[in-house]
Amino acid sequence: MIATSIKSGVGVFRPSVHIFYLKNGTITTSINWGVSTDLPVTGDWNGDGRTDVGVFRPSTHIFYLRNGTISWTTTAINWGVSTDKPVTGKWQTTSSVSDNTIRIKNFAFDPASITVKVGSTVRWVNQDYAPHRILFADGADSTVLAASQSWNRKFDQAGTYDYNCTIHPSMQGSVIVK
Ligand SMILES: [Cu+2]
Repeated sequence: MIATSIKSGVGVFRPSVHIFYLKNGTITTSINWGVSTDLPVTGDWNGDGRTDVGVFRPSTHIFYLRNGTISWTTTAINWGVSTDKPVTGKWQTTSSVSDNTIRIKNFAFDPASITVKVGSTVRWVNQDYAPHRILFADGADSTVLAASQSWNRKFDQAGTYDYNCTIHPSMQGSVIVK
């Protein structure tokens, strides 16, 4: 049985032809991506354990990230300003019910409905570049959450707690406390 594992390798991004040349032993993977004025970035954008490539376009300060090498989609992220240099790393967390975290992303709450035990604290993290503001029907108010800001609320009584975003009222969610 041959065990395979994934480890880091080296590669280059050649601006003149906007191609990534990634070295995998004697094999070279060539990926044509972006334009000549882009700055290269790499990271595991889709969480599959393999590193993907992307570019940061200073003129528009948008990241264009490829999710996967063969079958891929593109994620565009507007972030920073034109004079910034891009960096990447594993600081992004994904949501799960167990940690009671709700991501605010693409103008929606993810998950939109969450069920927690009495006494739980639920956390909202704004992963959009736009501001959002959570207001519950019972009056609890996050105030404005700028990009990457978070807010916590503790729930001490059973019930259903509905909320929406006061800036974008179509964004709705609920917390069910049992
Ligand atoms: Cu909003």
